[in-house]
Amino acid sequence: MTLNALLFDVDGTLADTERDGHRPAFNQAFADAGLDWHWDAALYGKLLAVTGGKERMKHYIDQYRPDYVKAPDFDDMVVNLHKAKTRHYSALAAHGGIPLRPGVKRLLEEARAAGLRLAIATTTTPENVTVLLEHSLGPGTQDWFEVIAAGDIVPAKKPAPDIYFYAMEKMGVSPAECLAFEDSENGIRASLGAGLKTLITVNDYTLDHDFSGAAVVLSDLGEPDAPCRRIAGADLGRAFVDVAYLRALHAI
Ligand code: XBP
Ligand code: MG
Repeated sequence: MTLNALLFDVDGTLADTERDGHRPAFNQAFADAGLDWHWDAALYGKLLAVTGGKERMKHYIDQYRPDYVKAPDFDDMVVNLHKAKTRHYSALAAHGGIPLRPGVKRLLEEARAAGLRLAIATTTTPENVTVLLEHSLGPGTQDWFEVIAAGDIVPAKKPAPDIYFYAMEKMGVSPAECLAFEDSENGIRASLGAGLKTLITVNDYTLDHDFSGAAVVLSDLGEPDAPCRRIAGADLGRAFVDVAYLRALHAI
């Protein structure tokens, strides 16, 4: 079957959003609310085991703050903290504070020119995706993606495959005609669970993750003047990922 569609994760894949966006935004929201919660880079790496910001805050309290006495309206408090965190994240992204990873813009432009269909499948909040695309990729670029499947639109977040199934159903495509792009173990569990061949680009938070089953694991997508490094999987003998690379990977 020919390659027809590319499905992209956002956080860690399109940009280092966890390091540059989500973690600082969570900490700002906690400080604004007068809470003594603070997530340093090492703790945040562990908290990333749980996807979804609201789910992550609840996990933090359950696992790391057994002393914390939850008020009866704890769930509402988490929802409000999450709204504040989303506002901080949006402000960071809107000021261009979250750059795209190497090769992302080039590959998206090439894929569009080649007629490949594009979609997003992420656990983050939809407005985080649009603000990132508009400010890091460019105005109007959210329209490059036929479907932006994000956040609470499916009840079970990654590692459940639901968000990928949702995106493929909306596009009317089958897994065999798609490639997924991911950066994390929860991400690849979701994409493989949906039957998708998956290309991984790692980042500092995910270097040690288990990427068994990935078609290829790369340092990043690379650029003609800044080659990427292959860590595991198919060796296509190329220094950067372009549409020809994707077609070859998909055909294996
Ligand atoms: C990334 C996540 C998200 C973000 C926070 O998922 O796990 O939870 O860290 O997002 P993906 P929200 O890599 O699949 O995009 O706070 O908006 O939930
Ligand atoms: Mg990710």
